Amino acid sequence: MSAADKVKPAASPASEDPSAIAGNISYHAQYSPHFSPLAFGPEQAFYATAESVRDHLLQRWNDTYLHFHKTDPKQTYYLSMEYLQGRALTNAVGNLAITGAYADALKKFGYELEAIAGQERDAALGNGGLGRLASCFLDSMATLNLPSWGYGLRYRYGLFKQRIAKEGQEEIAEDWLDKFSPWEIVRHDVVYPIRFFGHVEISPDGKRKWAGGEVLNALAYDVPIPGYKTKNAISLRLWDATATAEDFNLFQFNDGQYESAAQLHSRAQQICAVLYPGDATEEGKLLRLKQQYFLCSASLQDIIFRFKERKADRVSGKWSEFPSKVAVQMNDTHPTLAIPELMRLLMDVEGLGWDEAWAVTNKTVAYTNHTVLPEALEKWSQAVMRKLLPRHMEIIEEIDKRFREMVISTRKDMEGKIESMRVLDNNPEKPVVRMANLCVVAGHTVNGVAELHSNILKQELFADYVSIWPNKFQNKTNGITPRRWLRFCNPELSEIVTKWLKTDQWTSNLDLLTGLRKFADDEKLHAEWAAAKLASKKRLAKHVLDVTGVTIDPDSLFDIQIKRIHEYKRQLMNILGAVYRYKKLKEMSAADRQKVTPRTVMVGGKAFATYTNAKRIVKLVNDVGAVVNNDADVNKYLKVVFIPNYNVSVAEVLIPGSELSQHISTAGMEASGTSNMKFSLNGCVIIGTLDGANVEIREEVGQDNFFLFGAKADQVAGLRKDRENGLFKPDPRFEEAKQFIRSGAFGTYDYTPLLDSLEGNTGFGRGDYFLVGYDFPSYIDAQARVDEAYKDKKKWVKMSILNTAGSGKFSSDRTIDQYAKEIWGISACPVP
Ligand code: B1N
Repeated sequence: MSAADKVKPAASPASEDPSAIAGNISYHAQYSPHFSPLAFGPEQAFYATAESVRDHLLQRWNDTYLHFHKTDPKQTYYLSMEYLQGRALTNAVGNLAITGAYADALKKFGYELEAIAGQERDAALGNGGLGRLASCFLDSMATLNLPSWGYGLRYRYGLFKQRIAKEGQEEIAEDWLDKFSPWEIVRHDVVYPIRFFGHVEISPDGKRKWAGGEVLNALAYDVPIPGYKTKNAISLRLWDATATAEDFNLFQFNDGQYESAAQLHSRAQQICAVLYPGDATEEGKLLRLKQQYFLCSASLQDIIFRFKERKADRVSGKWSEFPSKVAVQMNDTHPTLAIPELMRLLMDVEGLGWDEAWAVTNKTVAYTNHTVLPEALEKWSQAVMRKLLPRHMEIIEEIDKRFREMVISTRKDMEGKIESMRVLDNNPEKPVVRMANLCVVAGHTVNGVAELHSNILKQELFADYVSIWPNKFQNKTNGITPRRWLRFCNPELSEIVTKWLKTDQWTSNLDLLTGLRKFADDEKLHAEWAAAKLASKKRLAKHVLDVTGVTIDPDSLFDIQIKRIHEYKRQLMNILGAVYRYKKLKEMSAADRQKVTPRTVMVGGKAFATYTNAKRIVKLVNDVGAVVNNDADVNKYLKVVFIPNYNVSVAEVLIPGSELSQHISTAGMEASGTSNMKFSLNGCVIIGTLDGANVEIREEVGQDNFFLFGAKADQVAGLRKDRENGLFKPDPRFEEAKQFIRSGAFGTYDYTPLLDSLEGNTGFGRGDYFLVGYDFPSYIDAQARVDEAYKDKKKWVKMSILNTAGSGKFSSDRTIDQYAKEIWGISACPVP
């Protein structure tokens, strides 16, 4: 039966009345058809519903654009190579406050909104925390009515899908655009030329200009981002790469040379084909650099177009006004090319001199650093850069030269530091451009993403610059949107919070959660709280059964670690802990076992495709699970589950059902972490090190409600030295756990290289760089404290309530408000 057989179609944008909405859904099923007409299954229902919701969004998007155009406020442009948007339907109807109406409308077709929302594919245009942060920021920018946009790339394939096979992780292309995305609107009139390669031409008057090479087009797709309970909707503008008909060589094609005839078309397709192609090969590196430049050039041309569009007299100049109308935020160094590109556009296209262009650029761009890991600090080969972007390389060389001259003429005392501070590293072996240095030299503000991280930036990574520009460096502790990460993903707990606070205002004023503290001992609240947690645990258990076939007990302690697999995040320590626990359970008498707190240890996350040790960790978790879960002696007390294909929508099921979550990185290495905030907000207690935002979470929720262990950041260097000097004495429990794996207890796979990475500097040994051995005993002790605490239900529920109550600081609304006031200088511009 078709939609129209059930409900009469209505073309007018849906009102908030369920019958009218149903009519509009039916209309979309018939008149914006993507499927043949007779069937109206859940998938068809999803697309028609999404298109109906999009009508609401478009109206708001248009109103917001017009309002910004008329009022001409200063506007922020957030440049990011990654956005992890996840699903959009539940979030959109939730932010527009029409969830109930759409749920009722879908009932008329015999569907539940939740089931229809589950049809949507995740938009996974990001790797992890950095991309998800960008998406949370967009939600907060819209909610706070800030004049702001996001710019990114429209990758054809997002982050790979993870499948667990016998050999471990397998990667499959993530086809989020299979069928199509109902949320994007292609703007055929928003197209900019993007040049690659070529050369620099010098005219008789000495003016320099980039010419030749190949030129592709950037085409805009807008994804509307609705704010929560506001009329504002902003834009995530994603660029796609295209070539034109002129680039298609008909002559060659007719001559049978099909590939060379469409060469530029195929190069255009490559640019946005996949998120972050592996950069192990030279070709991969070049493609990544092309992607970065593509994003920067298209976005800046668009920003300049809008600057001119808003006032006619800007067409011929008024460039000094630019920084009072435009703020550009670079999400890590990936969009650093925005700096030389803005310089180029201002000088070569608009005719400004160097000093004028530099002043404008410096006042416009700011940089957020997200990591201090040396391997993640981008450095591009000067040769590759010169070939792909010859004019930009000239500009970068000039920036480098002027920076050195400035230091020499004004700061004689810093002369010895110049080589490490400058933008170019002219090491003859491998001359490179240091992107972070370029950002620091050119930007007006540099920020870290948690207090501890920002202090490390100021005291270590960027210490020399601090003595030159003491006011350039700031902290902006990360945040998460309370809409997606509590209100919509955990409706049971949300209702309880609203009931006890007697308001749902916490959804946009998360500090109100502190109001829960005074009920922390209330038995009625405890009963409701525990019931909501149990409901979420059951939903989680169903997911685990569906995707792994493993049955887990909702009465056991749900212990979760979900994040990208990386040695510094120490999933290996977690699994060694589980192995140790298993061994002890095996050794116990049956009577003693009955006193043990039953636990389900869940680990999820993707390993970068070429990161061998990360893939070995995935395999180990799976192998341990296969043995433990089938061991009838102990599997009542311990299960170990690897959750496949961790992504945003899986997180939305896992986080509400969690009771203990692990944030156990080597201190000083996790810049912030953001899932730690999501867990705590959902009443989950953290076991963690003093790293990243853990430090601030513990301060806010209270040290009694956080299981702390491990070395502190300022001890790490010394401990590594000790280790090198043979001063480290491993705890017997650590040796026992490793030995148990080496003995073959979990199968025949060769874990020697992985385990050897925890040993001294021999063979595969890397001297346990991440200090798993040093922290292991205190980790095991902390886990024992967890077991004891969980036995006292009252105590545990109180800890859970106090975690939620202490999470107000970690709203991305707070973070974005601080960026707006302290970095961007923008203010709210609500549509009346
Ligand atoms: O950014 C998150 C932080 O919460 C995490 O602690 C941090 O690890 C993460 C190169 C990165 N830092 N650097 C990256 C991503 C992609 C890439 O190609 C580096 N991601 C982070 C948000 O602040």
